[in-house]
Order: sequence, then structure tokens, then C-alpha cells
Amino acid sequence: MDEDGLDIDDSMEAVEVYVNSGRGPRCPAVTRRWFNRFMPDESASIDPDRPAQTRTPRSRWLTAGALVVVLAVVAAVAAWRGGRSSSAADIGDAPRFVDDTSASSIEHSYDGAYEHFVGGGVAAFDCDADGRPDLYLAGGTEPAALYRNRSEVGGELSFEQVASPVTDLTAVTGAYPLDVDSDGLMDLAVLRRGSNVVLRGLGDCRFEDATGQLGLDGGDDWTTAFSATWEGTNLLPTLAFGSYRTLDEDGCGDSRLVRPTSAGDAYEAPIALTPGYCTLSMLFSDWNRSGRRDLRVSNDRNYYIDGREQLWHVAEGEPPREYTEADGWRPMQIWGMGIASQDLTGDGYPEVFLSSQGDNKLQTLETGPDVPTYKDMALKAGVTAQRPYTGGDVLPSTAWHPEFEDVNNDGLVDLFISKGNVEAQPDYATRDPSNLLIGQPDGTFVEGAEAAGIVGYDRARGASLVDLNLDGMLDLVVVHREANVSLWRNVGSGDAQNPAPVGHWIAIRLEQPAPNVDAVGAWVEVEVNERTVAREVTVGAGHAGGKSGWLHAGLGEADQAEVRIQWPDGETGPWITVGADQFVTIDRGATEATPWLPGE
Ligand SMILES: [Ca+2]
Ligand SMILES: [Ca+2]
Ligand SMILES: [Ca+2]
Ligand SMILES: [Ca+2]
Repeated sequence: MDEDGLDIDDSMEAVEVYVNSGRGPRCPAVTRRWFNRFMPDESASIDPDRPAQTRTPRSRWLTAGALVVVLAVVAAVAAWRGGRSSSAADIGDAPRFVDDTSASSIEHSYDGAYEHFVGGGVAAFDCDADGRPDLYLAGGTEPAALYRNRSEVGGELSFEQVASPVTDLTAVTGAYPLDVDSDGLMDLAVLRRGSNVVLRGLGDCRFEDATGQLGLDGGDDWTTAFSATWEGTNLLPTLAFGSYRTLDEDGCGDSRLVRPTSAGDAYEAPIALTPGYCTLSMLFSDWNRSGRRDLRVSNDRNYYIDGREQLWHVAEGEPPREYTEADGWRPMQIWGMGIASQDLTGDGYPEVFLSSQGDNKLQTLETGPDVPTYKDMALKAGVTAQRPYTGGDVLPSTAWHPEFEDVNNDGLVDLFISKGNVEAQPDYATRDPSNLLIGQPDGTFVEGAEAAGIVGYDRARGASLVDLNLDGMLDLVVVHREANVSLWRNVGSGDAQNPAPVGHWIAIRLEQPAPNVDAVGAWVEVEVNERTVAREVTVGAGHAGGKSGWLHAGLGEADQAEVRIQWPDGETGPWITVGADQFVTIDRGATEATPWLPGE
């Protein structure tokens, strides 16, 4: 986007879709194809040579055999649900959400002129050790706000503001929770237009500014992205701060990698990640399961000419190095806004969803883990989500925060994508509702936002899928530009008064000795009925905000799951049986999970 809210070049996206690479002429004479890109039904199948999300191949069409299976599942679900509400929702349907915004007593919006057209993140994390995720909301020119979660288990979403000059900073674009000093109290990396800060958690949702104590240079940039990882045996995490434009707005700022000193108790001077291409999302991820976390960076092509999406090779003791075409990395130009990483194909390597304007991307390794060569599978998976699916606006969408989670607890990962015009870009939809794409057994996704009841037309930015009332159903918080935050309570197949889960679930918290007590970089495998979903514990991605705490997994009709942890240093624990519908902690070295019960 540019200063007057006009898009300077939207004709290139058409090439982007089919070539999946920014190479070739930058501004080819291609007519816009926004109106003839309806995805044909026939394209909805997944590569037969890749394992689908389920190991049971299934035709899209209901054959007689499949019908029997479906009926059996329905019968099993009906039997499992026993005396619950007689609502007929299938286990694979979108769950229903009810709007608890007014009940929550949160009143907060992300405001400001041009420099706050982007950003607007939310950090979801537990700041008072009651197991309930609390919320820290960026405010732009208004103060950021911390809200303590007072929701009863299974009840309405309820919060109270915890005001403090330490947290209620202005010029905040977003925030990410992580326990920097591994003392068991969650800290916050707060991103700003101006000086970034690290707030050290003191317990009971109190914080102190630890930026100087850590020897961190907060800088004076326009920071809009963040990620963190622990390298080797370092006591402190390595941090990456992503820069958008330079403050004089002449170009793109360099992002910065910050590593701990050899003594381990403070930080070295930042290392510039040059060149920078106006970054809006970053993620340290072990994309090839090598044990090393490289840094993926998504950039806004609106502000660069010869830039691209980036992957930085980040090896302990070595300067960061950008992967090039010689390494197999294909240049690609998109209006990169957000990253979401999740293994969808079942091979143990994460797929990477990249939000943009128009077509969104879903990348998968083309030739395996040896080289970072990705091909796009968004069209096949049904997640291009390039235009509003309702509301009558036919212009392309603007997507921001993507997040993979299983919102209907059927064991298949779903995908939320926040949407909303940058400001008033006339070539993009102004009525641009967020997506809730429901994962299907054949590996595709189907829009479920209308069925879920979350359609809205405020300009969404940051978001989080997180179980705010500890009932095992993931709720949804969405930050809006110049409109109040929305809090959506997931009530499954029920209603506001009678929530009814549509599938079983577990929620897991990892613990290991310091440093890195929350095991950032671990992989959690959850196996149900011989189907395994692997998930990486990360800090970063999304749009300007992230979460920490419970790792949620839907189990479908299964009453237990097998869970295995690969810890960040590569050591793999045993398979542990975890009974359904509970919160558990898995400690490093333990051979069983420890149940956790919420207090009132
Ligand atoms: Ca809490
Ligand atoms: Ca801490
Ligand atoms: Ca699901
Ligand atoms: Ca919930």
C-alpha cells in the first residue's frame, strides 16, 4: 500500500498466481484476472504422490462405501455425545462462535495514521499463572492494553484491564510472548514504531522494562515482525526484529538479528539482515528437520523493486546468510503480510502459508528436505482465499494474520485468515470478511466462516485462536483497525447457553529445565487412529502477534491420543498415552503426562 491508500501495481498478481515466482518481467502486460479465477471443483484434489492429511484416501464424491463410513462416523459421534444437545452438527462441520465482545468488557482498537495501516497484533499468554490466556493488545497511537482473563471454565469470555505505564505504551504495532530469561514467568517482546522493548514478567500480570538490563538496543525503526529461537546451549534466545519502511519512508529498513553475548546474560549489538524488503512477518522454523532453525521472512512487495521473500540460514556461531537460487530458493514477490507454518501433508515437514493481497500462498517442499525449493499448493488445497466469499464485494482481498489450529476438534487442522482493506485502497475489497477454512479429510479446506457465524466487515489485523475459557474449544480474538476488538467464543455445535463440543481434544504444555523452559523448537506429535499430526513449537509468524501456552489438538471421536515430544536439542521422548478432554503438562524426561485442572 502507499501513502494515499492507492495500490500502485496490482496487475502483477495474475502472473504471481501461475508462475509462483517473482522472476521474469516485473510489470508484464497482463490483464487482471480477478474475475475468472474461480477455483473449479476439479482442482480440489491433492497430489496423489503426497500423503494427504489423512492416510485414508477419499474421493470427493460420496461413493456408497464413503457414505457407509460417514454414517458410521455420525453414529459414533451421536453415541459419544450421549445425552448432549440434540443439535445435528457433524464432527467435521464448522463450529459455532458467539460474539462475547460486550460480555468480555474489552474495549480496544488499533488506531493511527499511515504508520499504523499495518500492525495491530495481539499477544495471548498467561501472565498470572492461572492457566487462562491473558491478552496484550497493540493500540497504535492509542496505548497498548493488557487484559487479565477472568473467564469461568466453559463460561462467557470475561476480562479486566490491568493498567500500567510499563505495558500501556503508545506506538506499539504488536507483541510476542516468550520467556526470555527462562524464569517461568512469561515476558513480552513489544514491537513499536520507535524503540522496541522487552518487558520482563514479574508475576500477577506485572512487568518491568528489561530492555536495558538485557543490553538490548531497542533501535528507532518501524518494527512490524518478530521471531525468536534458542541456538545451541545459549542461555538467552536469539531474537529477530523485522523492519518495515525506514522512518524517512525512503525505502525498506534492515531487519535485525540479535544474539546473546558469550557470557550469556546480555545481548550483542544487532546484526543487520541486509538487504531488507519491508518485512511484515518472520519465523524461525526447522523447515527441513535438520535441527537448525532458519529464519523465514515475508515482505511487502509494494515497497521494493528487486526484492523477494527470504529465508536466512541461521547457524550457531556463523553470520546469517540469505539462501539464494543456487541453494534452490526460488525468488517470489508477494504482498507478504503473515506466515503460518504447519505440516499438512503428514510427511513431518511444515507447509508454509503466506498471506498477501489477492491470492494467498501455501508452499510445500517440492523435492524433499535437502533444498529449500518450494512449490505452491494453495489452489489445490482450496486456500487461495483471494476474494470475499460473501458480502457482495468482488474485488481481491487483503489478508493479514493466518493461523492453523483445529477449531472443530475433528483432528484435522483448520486455517483462520484475518482480512481487511489497508485503509481505502480502491482496487481491493472494502467488505472483506475474515476466513475460517475448515480442513477436510481429503486435505482440502472449505470456507466455514458463515456457518461459524464470524462474518464481519471491520478491517481486521492481528488475531489469535486460543482457548480463553478452558473448555477445550478454541476461541477467537481479532484486532481491528479503528474498530473494537472482537471476542468470539467457540460453542461447538451448541449455542451461547449450551456449548457442545463436537470432538474430543487435549491441551499440552511442555516444560524442560532452563534455559528455554517452554521448549521453543520442540516438535509435538499427536497420533490418533494411526494418523499423526506434527506441530512445531515456535515464537513468531502471524501478523505482529503470537501466543504461548497450551498446545491444542483435536482428537475427533477418539478418547485418547499417543503423544511424543522431540525436544529442541533433538532428543525424542517416549510415546505417552493422554486421555481425551484434559489439560496436561509433559515434563522432559517424564514417561507420563501430568494432568492440570483449572482453579476457579
Ligand atoms: Ca491468566
Ligand atoms: Ca521471564
Ligand atoms: Ca478441524
Ligand atoms: Ca473455549
